[in-house]
Amino acid sequence: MPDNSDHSTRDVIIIGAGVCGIYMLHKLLECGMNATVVDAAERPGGTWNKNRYPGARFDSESYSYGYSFNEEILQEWEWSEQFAGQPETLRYLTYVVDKLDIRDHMQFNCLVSAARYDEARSCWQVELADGRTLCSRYLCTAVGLLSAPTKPRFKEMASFEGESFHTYEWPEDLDYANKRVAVIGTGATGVQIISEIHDKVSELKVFQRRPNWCAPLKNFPIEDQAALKASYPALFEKMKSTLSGFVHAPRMVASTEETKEEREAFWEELYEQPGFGIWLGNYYNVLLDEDANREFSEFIAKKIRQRVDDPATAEKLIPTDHGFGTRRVPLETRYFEAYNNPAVELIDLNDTAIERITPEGIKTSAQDYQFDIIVYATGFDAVTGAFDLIDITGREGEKLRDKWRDDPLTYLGLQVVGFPNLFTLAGPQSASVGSNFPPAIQSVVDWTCELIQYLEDNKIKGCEPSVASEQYWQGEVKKGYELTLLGTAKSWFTGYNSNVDGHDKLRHLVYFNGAPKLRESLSAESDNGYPGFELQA
Ligand code: NA7
Repeated sequence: MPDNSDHSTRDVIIIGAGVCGIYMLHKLLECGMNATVVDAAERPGGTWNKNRYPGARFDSESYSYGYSFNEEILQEWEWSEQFAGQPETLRYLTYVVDKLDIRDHMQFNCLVSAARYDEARSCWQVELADGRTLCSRYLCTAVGLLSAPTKPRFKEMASFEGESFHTYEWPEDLDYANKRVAVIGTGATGVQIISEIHDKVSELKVFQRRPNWCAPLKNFPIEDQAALKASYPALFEKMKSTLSGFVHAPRMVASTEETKEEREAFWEELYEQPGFGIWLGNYYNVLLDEDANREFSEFIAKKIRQRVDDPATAEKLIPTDHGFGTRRVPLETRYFEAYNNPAVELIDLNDTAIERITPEGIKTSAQDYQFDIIVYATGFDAVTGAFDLIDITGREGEKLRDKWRDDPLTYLGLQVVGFPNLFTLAGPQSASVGSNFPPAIQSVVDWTCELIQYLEDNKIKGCEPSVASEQYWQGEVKKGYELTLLGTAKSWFTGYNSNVDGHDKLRHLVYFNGAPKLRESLSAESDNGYPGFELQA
């Protein structure tokens, strides 16, 4: 057997070449560190490389998703639409990689199978599926929040003779025109696909377990690039001030402080506005107070009834188990109108459960269906799922997947007791899960690079949080869950996934206290010489 080990020790290995990994690599190289990115994919882009299903696009304003750290990139890149489609976002990330000239420090087709902390040498041994082992003093995970797709566990799934796949693995060049298609799942992904393909296929059956509260995206082309670019400083300042890191800030008036007529008028206005304003720019109490939330949910239900011709179908599309915005709100373009297309049928799995997959299609308790294509739009083992796919072993042989089996434990969403020098950049309980990902990740990356620099300057071999810090952070995360109605709903935000053993329950994945508070916590640590960490010389 040839020895494939690469024993040369790097300063940092970053797992993942998506939005987070790209920026982390750039920052580290700028600091003069020897860093490399490894990624299982064949190119950079992360989630925007993998999610190639028809209709995939931003629900965040394009410019609020782009990086803000580099003036040249800001001035050079032009977003064509308010909410860019996936191909454009992938082009953007590719452009950034080349503009920053960091591609030579990236290794593709490198699936990481295991990472083990070598206590004797104070370094991480990262094992790749191709048999190589890389070593580094620091290990940074930029593995994405939604990169471990999960399929349902129906009987005889492999028997289907047509094409079937999870949305994350949408086959390139799949011809779905005039085909009989089934879509299982109506989260943000399913909603985008259904809206995009329903008038191109010969028939579309949507298998829905629980509907989501959706709202109009209202996309439009960006005509005045110069005006947009001139507004960047003000926009980024605004994003810094909001809890969500988006341009939308809640209206600091309770819905009950205004009359019914004023509320209706404001909500009509929000319904006509583009983006997440309807979710994040609403009266502040809509996401805090059940009565306020119920009244607004009823407003949205009325809209659904207006937009869907068949009253029975409209009722099935109105959620009854959770209020508006307590799960991720899918933004849509004529989604509800898709159900007015005679080629589309909504099958409520609460009325007729799927019994099994057949060679021809799907058998429910009521009927046998024939399909050419079955699309599993069934979501992800969110946030911790991608970590569980890597066998991560810390001090004294402790496994991260064991430590996080019931609930993740971190300090600042960035470090874990027992796993020195591991930085879980886009991991559970950090700002990146609870707010607009790219700006959140920029501050986390900046802070982590500063800490690594501090460790290097002070010749510190090992950095991990104290047990007390980890417990404190768990308390902070739990407080956030109690604060908002989002903490109670069964969704990927709260770690719920019926397709993964042990994840059919509430878990503390998200830091709901807002991006500004997380930034304050980070600054308090660095300003005070990292009191929450145990630093080993
Ligand atoms: P989501 O939002 O987790 O949605 C998954 C959907 O799949 C949801 O409607 C689920 O129903 C449904 N599902 C999952 N398992 C099953 C089974 N076993 N049977 C029937 N239906 C099932 O994932 P998405 O990919 O849509 O969106 C993820 C994020 O990507 C999104 O929030 C954006 O941030 C981008 P359920 O509601 O659980 O009853």
